[in-house]
Amino acid sequence: EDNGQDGGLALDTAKPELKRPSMYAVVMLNDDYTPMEFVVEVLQGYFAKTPEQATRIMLAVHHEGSAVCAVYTRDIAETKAALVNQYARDCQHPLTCEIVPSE
Ligand code: NFA
Repeated sequence: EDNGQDGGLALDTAKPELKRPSMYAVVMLNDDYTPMEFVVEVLQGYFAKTPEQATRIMLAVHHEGSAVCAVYTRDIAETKAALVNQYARDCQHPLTCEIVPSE
């Protein structure tokens, strides 16, 4: 918070900023066409999942309709979702991720 003594700069007289950033989940949506193996590769490549974790998330999406891949700050979540969606389009698969506020 600006205490007016330092022109808005965070000097040691200023109160520390304690507010945590808003968090967003990257949610993957099921579809009828994307190969399961492609989804597992995306989860490993974009979300650093092990093959076992990636398979579990893929099956959750397949059976439940959607599942959370990971939770990030807004900019990172938006970027991850956009990268996955573009890669899937480039590979001609309809696989889609969206972001939803989390917490
Ligand atoms: N439902 C897809 C299939 O049967 C697999 C899939 C899983 C797609 C997770 C998207 C997300 N080939």
